[in-house]
Amino acid sequence: MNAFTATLEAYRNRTEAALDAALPSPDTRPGGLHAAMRYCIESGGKRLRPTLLLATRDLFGEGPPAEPAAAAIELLHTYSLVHDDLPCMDNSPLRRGRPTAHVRFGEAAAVLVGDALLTAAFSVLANGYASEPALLARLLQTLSTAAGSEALIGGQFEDTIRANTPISADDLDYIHLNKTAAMISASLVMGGQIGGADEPTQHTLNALGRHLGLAFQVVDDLLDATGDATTLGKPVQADAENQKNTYPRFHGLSASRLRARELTSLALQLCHALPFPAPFLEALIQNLEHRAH
Ligand code: GRG
Repeated sequence: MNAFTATLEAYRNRTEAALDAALPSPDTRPGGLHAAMRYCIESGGKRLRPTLLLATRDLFGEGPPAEPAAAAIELLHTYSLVHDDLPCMDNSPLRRGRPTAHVRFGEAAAVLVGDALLTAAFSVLANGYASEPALLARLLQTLSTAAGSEALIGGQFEDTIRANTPISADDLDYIHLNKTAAMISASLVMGGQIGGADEPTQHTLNALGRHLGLAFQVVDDLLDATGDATTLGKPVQADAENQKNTYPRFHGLSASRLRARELTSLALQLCHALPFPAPFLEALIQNLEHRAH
């Protein structure tokens, strides 16, 4: 195992422990709901957002722990996946290599599981930073803005209602910046906020997240168009089937690969502009461009 993989593994382990601590036990009533929440969380995923948050926090010195915020961002992300998979949205049967929540537990339960994960995200933040009210306020502001109607939900709304209708290149960027990049920026910014980053550094982290988030989405679209369902743990060609406005559909495969490269290099430039060397973040950013899932 090389140093990068070992560090990635260490962040994953910290994330898993934080998520386990954040969720009620399946023995707590209603056990079915808590078991279903754990099913969605424990099915894994890359844990990209908590890894970005923890790694950014670790650039700074002493300070409050980042684990509650790492759990919060992954709980919120997982809610968005549970709802995105619902029959009224993408109607997807598989996520992270397992049957989706509505397939496993029924549609009504899946809606409630998503609602409960979203709510748990804010409660883990409130409990985790109760002794640091000024930091808590900043974290709540960052997370609720990234998850709200002018970001994650706004991007998902336009993506959903405008599927199968012609849109402009700007509209496509709006969707991706909000549906995907906002939560990636929030992960970096929250890591910085916990570490005590000043305003210019928070701006750099936010901009880095926008480029990285767009790159991540372009690669996600390329994987859907050209990847393998077993490696991805979800069906491929789903975007074409759902008539989704994707980067490859709009600009073609080779222009999309080029765009992913340009955006990755912009993200790396911003990484170099941070006040501290960030070798792990740099390696992660490079890795994401070439990921297979
Ligand atoms: C329902 C409000 C609401 C939002 C849904 C996340 C999302 C918005 C939709 C998922 C569909 C999709 C392909 C989004 C763009 C890229 C993305 C966010 C992929 C999923 O994130 P990963 O790859 O997933 O980090 P894992 O499973 O690794 O956590």
